[in-house]
Amino acid sequence: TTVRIIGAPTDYGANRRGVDMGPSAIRYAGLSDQLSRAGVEPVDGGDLAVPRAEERDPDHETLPSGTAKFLRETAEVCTRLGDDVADSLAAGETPLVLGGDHSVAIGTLSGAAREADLGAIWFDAHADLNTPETSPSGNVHGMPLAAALGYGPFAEMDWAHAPRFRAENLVLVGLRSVDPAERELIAGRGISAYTMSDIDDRGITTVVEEAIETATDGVDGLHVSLDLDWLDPTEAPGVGTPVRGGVTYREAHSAMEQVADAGVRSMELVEVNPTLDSHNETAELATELAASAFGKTVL
Ligand code: DIR
Ligand code: MN
Ligand code: MN
Ligand code: MN
Repeated sequence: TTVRIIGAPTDYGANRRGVDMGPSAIRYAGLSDQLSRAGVEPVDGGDLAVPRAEERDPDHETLPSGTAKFLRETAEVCTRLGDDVADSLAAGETPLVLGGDHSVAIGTLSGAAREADLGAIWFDAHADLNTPETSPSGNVHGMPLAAALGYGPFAEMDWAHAPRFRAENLVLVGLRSVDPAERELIAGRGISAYTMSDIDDRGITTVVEEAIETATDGVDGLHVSLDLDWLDPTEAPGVGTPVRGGVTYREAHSAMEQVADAGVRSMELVEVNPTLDSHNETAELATELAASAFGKTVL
């Protein structure tokens, strides 16, 4: 298996906080070596060119019905990212996207669902289902799933809506910070969701087993989106929106080992912010978890 590393160094979706340095930090932490140890062949395609946020106006994309900061820039980057992801898959590779903030997932999902029906597991403290109308922040990193599923004004945006990715094959795992409108969408659109309480009650193995079953039911491939704020902030301090009470180091590896067994079509590592990190440990964790997701085992 060839894994193509695609850097998407954006911070448009997360209020200019240093998450654009994520791809550098993750590479510096030894991603390629870790992937080799997992038995896959890493190929680094470099970073997408991303214009600096200071040169742009965050508020020009105030829609009639709400706010989505830097939406035009996000569309521009995600369109190119979607093409790169689709090209990589067409070449028989497995794309691994390095964020950047979680808005890059709009590009990954649109590229990965272009020639295939796609399921996804979303490992995140947050539901990322806000629309410009419901977002409390206007930050697009809280909206990528609403965008890909075509909710609210995203229905009209071809660059965002990925018709071959459907709510029935989306599973959220590890939730502990959900906005009211997101809660309504989860209940109303048939999205499967497991909170931290579900993991407490049933254990990570059972939860991820069910998640894989649901996400892969009737589709051609599985996308794994790993927002590092999924982990407890004691393990992953270098993220922009930490929420206490996340999964442990061992639970995270266990989940990635399970997705490795299921087979990963595409993956992304997002929200690593080295300016908030301590000695790059969140980026190191991201590389280790990617290795587990691509099949690294102890023996
Ligand atoms: C919040 C935070 N739900 C928002 N979302 C984050 O702004 O929409 N997602 N941090 O990762
Ligand atoms: Mn997220
Ligand atoms: Mn998050
Ligand atoms: Mn749809």
